[in-house]
Amino acid sequence: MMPRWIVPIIAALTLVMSVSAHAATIQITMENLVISPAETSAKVGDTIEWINKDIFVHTATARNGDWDVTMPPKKTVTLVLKKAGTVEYYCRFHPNMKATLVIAP
Ligand SMILES: [Cu+2]
Repeated sequence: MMPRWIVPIIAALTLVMSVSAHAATIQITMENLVISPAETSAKVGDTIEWINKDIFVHTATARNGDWDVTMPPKKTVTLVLKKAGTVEYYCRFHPNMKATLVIAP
């Protein structure tokens, strides 16, 4: 017999595992001052991985203020999406770098 206290722990672990099984990691590259792909579809719970291949610092700054991520040169920075919506974002240092994330609930 399992002790009683273990049941909620197993339930919580199962929940965590089933959530992570559905969550995807999506890679977006910043190279030569271009964000690609320019439009990405994702879901709440997914992880976005921005890969900065340039020798400049870039940011992924959401126009709606939801997030502002800074990527040092040659570094990858991740963000877990928490809110659904269509979010336009840009780089604060290079405002011509623009892209859109379409986040489904
Ligand atoms: Cu930039």
